[in-house]
Amino acid sequence: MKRFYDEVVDVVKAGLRALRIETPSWAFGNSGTRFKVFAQKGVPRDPYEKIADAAQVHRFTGAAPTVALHIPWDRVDSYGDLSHHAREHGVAIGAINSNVFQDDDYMLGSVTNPDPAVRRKALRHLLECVDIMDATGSDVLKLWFSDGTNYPGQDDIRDRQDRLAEALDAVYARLGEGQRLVLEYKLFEPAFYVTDVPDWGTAYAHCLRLGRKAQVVVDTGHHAPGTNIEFIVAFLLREGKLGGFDFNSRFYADDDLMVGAADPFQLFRIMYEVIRADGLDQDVAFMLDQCHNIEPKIPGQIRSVMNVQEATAKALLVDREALAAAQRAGDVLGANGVFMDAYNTDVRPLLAGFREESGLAPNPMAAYAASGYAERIVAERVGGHQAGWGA
Ligand code: RM4
Ligand code: MN
Repeated sequence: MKRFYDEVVDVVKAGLRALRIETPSWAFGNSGTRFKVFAQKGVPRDPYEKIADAAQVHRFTGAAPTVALHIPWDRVDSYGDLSHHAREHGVAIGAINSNVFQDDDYMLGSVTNPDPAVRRKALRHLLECVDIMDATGSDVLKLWFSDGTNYPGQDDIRDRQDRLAEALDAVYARLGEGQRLVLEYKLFEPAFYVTDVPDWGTAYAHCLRLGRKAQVVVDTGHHAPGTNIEFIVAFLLREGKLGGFDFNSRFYADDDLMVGAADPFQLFRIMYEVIRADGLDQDVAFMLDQCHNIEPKIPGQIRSVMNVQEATAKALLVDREALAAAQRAGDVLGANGVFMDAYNTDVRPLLAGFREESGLAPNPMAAYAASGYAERIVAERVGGHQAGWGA
């Protein structure tokens, strides 16, 4: 193991250099559960301040150069100006997330609503998101539909699929060259009986029909307990249909906790399938989709980026030749041993060295804490309305 480790350090570092993790603007705003949103001091009051905070994550990790927007939460007068602001802070605007789940009209669904007028309204919003992509230079449109029903018989399951397909067709037709849509699935919530895009199979089928500019996005918190997510990842990558990830972790449902917090081994297994498919060099968007309800938000994002880096470094450490040999020989325990050796390697010193070589502090958490930024935003961001869900 020792010799192998020394030999692959360069490969690991090259992989880490290729790994780009996108932060979500909404992670910097206040969030909570349906029971309580706890306001934190210094939280951004507008998209400009969210981007400034996202830039701190990149400043200390060097691995988070883009930030995703959520519309209408991040609506501004000029998206060109917002992009310029991002560039001035050393980052760029990434995926545009649509939001067709927070308007009274959407009680019975958005693009699948039985009322054609509501469907048209939802579609207008999705098309507006593509306009915003044109203005920001974003190449990814992320679609998540909360659509579904709560009671058997409430609406026609098949008709709702037809309505969904019709909306997706219209959005797909509007995409420019170099733009793509990624379709997200979620098992349940807010709908409790039928969800119109509940699983990767449904998302995959719609994307397959749409064409090459449509891919599936895997939100790691959106599965039934016990689902083998790395299988889904391996399959979608093999088909060229993995558009990206919404990383987070969960213990029970869609908890949106920090990625790698609940199950770092699962994150390692997922990243191994990415490495196995050379996914770091493909157009896979590695996005965080998290809420920091009780922990400070910027360090929560920094820790999350570090967790993804650690899982990736371990996945890159898997001795793939030895693994393949053991697999060919039917050496069950040997193969598993190769896998576990990589997972059980402490990659933190390697990452610290990697950061120093890149001109960064070896410990991003400590460097951020020492920077005084947290104290500065608490002092400066007085008055106004803090951003949060719905703002
Ligand atoms: C949803 C879904 C979307 C995210 C929103 C905030 O559960 O995961 O990706 O935009 O939450
Ligand atoms: Mn998500």
